[in-house]
Amino acid sequence: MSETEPKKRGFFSKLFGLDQPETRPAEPAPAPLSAPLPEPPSEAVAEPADVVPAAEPEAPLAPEILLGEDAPLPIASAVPAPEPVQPRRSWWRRLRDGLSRTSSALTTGIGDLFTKRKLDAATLEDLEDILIQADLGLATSARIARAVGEGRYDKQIEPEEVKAILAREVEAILTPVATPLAIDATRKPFVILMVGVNGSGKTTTIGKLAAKLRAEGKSVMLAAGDTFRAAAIEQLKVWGERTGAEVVSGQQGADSAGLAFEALQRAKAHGTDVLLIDTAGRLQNKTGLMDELAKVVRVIRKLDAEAPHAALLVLDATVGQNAISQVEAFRETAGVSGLVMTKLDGTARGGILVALAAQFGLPVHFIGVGESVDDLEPFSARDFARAVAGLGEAA
Ligand SMILES: Nc1nc2c(ncn2[C@@H]2O[C@H](COP(=O)(O)OP(=O)(O)OP(=O)(O)O)[C@@H](O)[C@H]2O)c(=O)[nH]1
Ligand SMILES: [Mg+2]
Repeated sequence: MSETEPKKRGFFSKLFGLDQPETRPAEPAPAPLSAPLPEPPSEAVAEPADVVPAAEPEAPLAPEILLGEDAPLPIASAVPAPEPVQPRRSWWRRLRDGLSRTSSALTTGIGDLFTKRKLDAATLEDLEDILIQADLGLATSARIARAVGEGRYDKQIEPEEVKAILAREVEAILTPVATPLAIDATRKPFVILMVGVNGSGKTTTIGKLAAKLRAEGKSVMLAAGDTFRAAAIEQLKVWGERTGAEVVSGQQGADSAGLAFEALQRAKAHGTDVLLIDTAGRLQNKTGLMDELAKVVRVIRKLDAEAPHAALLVLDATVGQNAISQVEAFRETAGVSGLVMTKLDGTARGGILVALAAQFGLPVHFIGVGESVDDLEPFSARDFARAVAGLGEAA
């Protein structure tokens, strides 16, 4: 599988023309609030010019946040009801189908390798290679090969037994990181910042998460902190309409940190349960853009010293090993608290999730196996491990 596997493009890409260049123009000045909210701190208004130089004069905010403090919030009944959460069996099928490219790469290799052959060092080395190619990482691949070899040298071993050992080892590595995203109800709002490189699935994941939270009866606000592209703001508004979540947005080119600050002010004023902040995609090696992300965090902390309460790094599984440097960079800049891995349906490199778990131990909250609203589910170590090893659903 090549490192340059093309990114899956779907409905929203086509609709909003997401094929934008990765470089971004200079950061403009923040947009003002016309609603009578307290002044943002000076940092939200004027960050030092070397980080994000002002480029454009004041831009008015979109109508969504021009409402006065007492104006009614858009109500859920005015927009389509969130789609119901699918039953678990149906999710298992989607997971299994989504992971089929990864699992068939593994199980075909294992089947070829272990048919009518006694176990020896060369076979175990070949097994290790198969695991490395599925991006499980060197350490994990060696660990699994060792587990297969234990007590079985010179004996014939069936592919099914190898798959069972693979599933057992993968589950053991993933179990400590399979942590549900706990929304602390005493935080009003509970602030979730979504970060990641271009096109990793941040905005889509926000939409899917908003749908889940709305289905649980929570009030949700979305902050269109990706102020770089007008299409990004529109994309979030569509998710807002679909899920019955209020969207706070500025105009294209508005200051992202200022927008996030204003959204948090507004969510606090309205007692919103969860605020999801979208951010523009940025490559982890572009320091200016990473500084801008750190600024978003600093600025919202002026309103709530513990915000964001979760900073989720959205990783595209198709990038394989590059995910490792993404975790390193975003953990440093945005204090990543947990991971979401998307597009597991578009790659044979789903083993990268196991490599990340072994290396970083960061919580994995959700995985995405498709573009629709139901294709995101809390992460289950056992289900993932069994699906990857080509086994059936756990009893
Ligand atoms: N197949 C598949 N596609 C996905 C998944 N998650 C997101 N996508 C698609 O990936 C593309 C990019 O998703 P976005 O949510 O726009 O990504 P983003 O990180 O917000 O992108 P930028 O804002 O440009 O940085 C869209 O076509 C999504 O539909 C997934 O789990 N599986
Ligand atoms: Mg986006």
